[in-house]
Amino acid sequence: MPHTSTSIITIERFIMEQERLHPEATGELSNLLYDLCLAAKIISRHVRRAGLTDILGSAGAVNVSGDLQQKLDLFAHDAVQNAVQHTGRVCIAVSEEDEEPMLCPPASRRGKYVILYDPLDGSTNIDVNVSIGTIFSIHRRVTARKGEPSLADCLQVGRKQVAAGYILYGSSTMLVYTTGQGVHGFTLDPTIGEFLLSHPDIRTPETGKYYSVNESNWNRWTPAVQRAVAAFKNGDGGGRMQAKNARYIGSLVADIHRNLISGGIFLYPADTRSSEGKLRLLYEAAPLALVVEQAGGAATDGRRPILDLVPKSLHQRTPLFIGSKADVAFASEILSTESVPA
Ligand code: AHM
Ligand code: MG
Repeated sequence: MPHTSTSIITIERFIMEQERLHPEATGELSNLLYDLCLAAKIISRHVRRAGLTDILGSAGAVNVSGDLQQKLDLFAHDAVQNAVQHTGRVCIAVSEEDEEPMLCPPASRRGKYVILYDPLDGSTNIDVNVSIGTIFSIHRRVTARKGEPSLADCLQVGRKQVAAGYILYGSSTMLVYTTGQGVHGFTLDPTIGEFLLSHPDIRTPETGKYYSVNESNWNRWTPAVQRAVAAFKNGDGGGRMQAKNARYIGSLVADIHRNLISGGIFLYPADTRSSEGKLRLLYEAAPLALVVEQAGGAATDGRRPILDLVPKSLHQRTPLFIGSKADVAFASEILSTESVPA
């Protein structure tokens, strides 16, 4: 049936309807999600104008309105920070761009949530007009409300996230999130400046058609990782794994989003150059793991579920195997034959 105007569901209506399913909800999480929608729209507008920077003035220069031009990733960092820090829903925010967490002012109005985010992921794609994304992870504060929030609020196991999601600045801008009740995707209609429900209850295929990995790292991988990737590429010869097609953008959000919809596995294993892998546990792996698990997929570090890893430091890295369940299980099985590095 074609959509009529009354069947259009805005993100606001959707979040509100979800909130009604939880009579105990105070609305704070819903409002925090709206704050993130606002940041998403501001970043999206800026990203869409990025190609004009050379005409309108480059980073560090003063633009026509007299404002100082910022690099896009720093702009995105500030956009999220400004959207969440004054509304009284968050007590502490940590960005991949910052060494230390930022305590939200004023102390008297600090909220009960903690947000960790990667403001603009896909740094090598930012300046070349290729899809990039923002990733966010929301936890409940665990330290006492009376005192100062601390590192303990930020270093929580991924399983405890109350919400997580991403914003993809691709051929259209999409916001995809979960609060633990399925994964829902919204597409920004730029003509009305509103996110509209376009992908309700996303389910990822059990087995994927794509494998996504930076194969230039091949010589730096362990033999088990090489065997797994070879099986995704050529099939395993035993009929358990069919050869897959390759797709790799080098922007985590875009690679994960494509595989979430079409099915596939994304791998960023450890290698001899990065013994812990490249991606960050708190800002990248954990939020995307919650989204993918909620859509019926899986995410591991090769052995353990990403959502069970206990973070020890803010900028900790982890190997990542994420996507269609059968494909992630296949890779984990091969990796389990290898002894754990000391
Ligand atoms: P960034 O945080 O500097 O943007 O790096 C993360 C990005 C991911 O988006 C992507 O999956 C990965 O790095 C690509 O790395 P590589 O260029 O090594 O393939
Ligand atoms: Mg990143």
